[in-house]
Amino acid sequence: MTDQTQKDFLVEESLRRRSELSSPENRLDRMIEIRAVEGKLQSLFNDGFIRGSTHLSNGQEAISVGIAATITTSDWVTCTYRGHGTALSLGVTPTAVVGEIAGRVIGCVGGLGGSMHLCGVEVGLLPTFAIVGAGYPVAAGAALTAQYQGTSDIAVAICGDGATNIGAFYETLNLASIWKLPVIFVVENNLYGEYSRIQLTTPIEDLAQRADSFAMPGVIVDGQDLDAVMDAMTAAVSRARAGEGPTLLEMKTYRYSGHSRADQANYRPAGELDEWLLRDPINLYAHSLGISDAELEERRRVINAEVDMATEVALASPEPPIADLFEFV
Ligand SMILES: Cc1ncc(C[n+]2csc(CCOP(=O)(O)OP(=O)(O)O)c2C)c(N)n1
Ligand SMILES: [Mg+2]
Repeated sequence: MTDQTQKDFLVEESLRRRSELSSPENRLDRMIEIRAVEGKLQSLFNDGFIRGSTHLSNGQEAISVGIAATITTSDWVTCTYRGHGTALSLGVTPTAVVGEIAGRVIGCVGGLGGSMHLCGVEVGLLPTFAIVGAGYPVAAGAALTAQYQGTSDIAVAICGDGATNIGAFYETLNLASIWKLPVIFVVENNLYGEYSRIQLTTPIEDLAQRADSFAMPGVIVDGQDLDAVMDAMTAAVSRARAGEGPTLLEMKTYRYSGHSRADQANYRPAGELDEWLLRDPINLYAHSLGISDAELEERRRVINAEVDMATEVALASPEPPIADLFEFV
């Protein structure tokens, strides 16, 4: 297969993978896949296959899968540098994600973007943002386009708790409310912004409260519970499509890893991670589906093997030629 044929195939695969999310068991498998890819990326980083930085989203899988399962491929999504799980949830293949992060031609941006700039326009993923809060106005812009053109498309903007202290967050919520834009603002409140716990940077605990100033609903959601995420999203999606305007959803969650690459997260209080592990989104959802621990283990084994294969394909792809650096400037 040529590089181009291989890439066309991956785009078709993305659309097929997205449609799979209508089944609960496939949603469980997608969360397991995200966890497997993040584990693989950490070891590729340790082994020197990944340059720059990388930010893992393990622990936050229910949020991205819940969002992807409740919107369509013509809706638009912006998210942060912690967006591997969002890309995989929306359908981008493990090969295209790992390939991009390892800087290979087969990657979803041809290996030129890297970990913080994943993209999959065929499934609605606008390029992910390295600048804190920067995806918010862009998502509002996508929502304005839909409103102006009279389509029923909506946009979803995903940012972290820290980003709710950034000016772009306030300006976007204000305008979106005034213009009743079809946009959903999702805050992944994982309690940390880089190496600072939330109470050191933010004077309130429940960020959903911030919606009050903009006269839009602000909802606290259990971000570890896939069904709760889907319920909250479904209500916000209906509101947006009905022309009633934006909603702010605060997803309470936790990132299992440190902020990025080699961060061991030694600044976290003892026992905090263990407490969150008790409410692991994959385990919770598997149990809610009546799946036994043994079956869950088997699913993990199969999916880990698939991710190993996807990684082999990704790493067999060449790095882009140096001349490509100037091709898209
Ligand atoms: C405008 C801007 N300021 C600072 C940074 C450096 N920075 C990168 S990630 C981060 C923390 C953001 O935390 P949060 O919004 O909670 O997202 P999380 O990493 O927890 O997902 C900061 C300050 C940046 N990328 N952009
Ligand atoms: Mg955070």
